[in-house]
Amino acid sequence: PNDGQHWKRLQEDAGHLSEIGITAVWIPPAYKGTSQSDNGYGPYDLYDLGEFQQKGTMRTKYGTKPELQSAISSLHSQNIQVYGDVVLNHKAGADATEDVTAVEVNPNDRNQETSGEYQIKAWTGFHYPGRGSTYSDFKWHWYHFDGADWDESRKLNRIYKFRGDGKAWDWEVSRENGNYDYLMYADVDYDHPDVVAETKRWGTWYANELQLDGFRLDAVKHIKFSFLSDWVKAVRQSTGKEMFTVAEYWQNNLNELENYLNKTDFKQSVFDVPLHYHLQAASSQGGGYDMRHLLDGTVVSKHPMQAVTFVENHDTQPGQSLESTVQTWFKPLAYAFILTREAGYPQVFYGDMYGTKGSSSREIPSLKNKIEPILKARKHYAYGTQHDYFDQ
Ligand SMILES: [Ca+2]
Ligand SMILES: [Ca+2]
Ligand SMILES: [Ca+2]
Repeated sequence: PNDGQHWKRLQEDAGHLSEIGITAVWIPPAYKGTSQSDNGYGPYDLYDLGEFQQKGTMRTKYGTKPELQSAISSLHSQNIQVYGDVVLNHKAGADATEDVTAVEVNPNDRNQETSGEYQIKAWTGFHYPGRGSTYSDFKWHWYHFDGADWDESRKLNRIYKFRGDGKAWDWEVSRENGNYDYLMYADVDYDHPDVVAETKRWGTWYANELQLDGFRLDAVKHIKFSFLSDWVKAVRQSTGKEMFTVAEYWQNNLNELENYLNKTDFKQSVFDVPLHYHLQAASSQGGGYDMRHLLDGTVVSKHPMQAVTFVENHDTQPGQSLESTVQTWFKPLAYAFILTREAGYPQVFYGDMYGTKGSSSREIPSLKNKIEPILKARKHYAYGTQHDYFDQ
């Protein structure tokens, strides 16, 4: 809920989380989004962690910056690491429109231009009147972006590719839709040297300001892979910390995930999306699923050191963009599977633990009573050689 109490609840839960065997927490994007109710994936100002009066609010959906810093120090005092969410693909909620020369592209093949050049008014001016130049004096303009999906002058929704010196969709990104650089809002141009430098500076600031221990990178299939590789290396170097990093590459295809791991030198982990889809299938095929295939084509079977295994997340839960919910009855089994395996870095979803409160029938029930005993079993009794008993 948008009650500004999330960081406080997290702080109060630190002791309990430690007791049940949680060793790291991935916190949602902590910066100012398009409005107070923005969950952080529509980032307006990455330097405003609930500190400045912007977008009609000082706090974010989750609380204020001091509350977050206080929660993180409580987690650290319980020896729990904290991973920050990093949303670099786009910026949202610009302060002003700017005149930009652009062409329309085919949504299903973004390499194909479907109009001549013309001038649009795009929401690409980010001036940050509420923050001014505190922490950074970088102001964003149209030439720091590759495209947008709204022309304010014609009130038209298209995918617009910007024209200008060296402007092109970034590469390498996912090949889906021809080139999947563009996802939403104003798409950041990671071919631009000033953008690259500023984003690295921000990464170091974010890590230091919140004493982070690692990152979760959002929507990486839409961001230039070589930039993400450099960015993580740069922040590791400047902070001198290991900075465990897991990338959200949403693709049910091991080859594509392996390509990303390769391009980032196996220095990042990825969420095991293929395993999630196996768990979903096993839960919803009414007994027709052959459990011997649970690990086929999964990251954890091939690259256990790079696999973050999970059952559900904020995107797959009911009503969200990637809805592919694992049925409730099966979740305890799914959690037992990921939490008692040696391979992979298992993750427990907040919504599965505490339940979610949303619009009526879309709620997820709390499975605390089922998941906690499994966590405790992992914490106290998981050691020695692992044996699998799949039928041959
Ligand atoms: Ca570009
Ligand atoms: Ca992009
Ligand atoms: Ca781009």
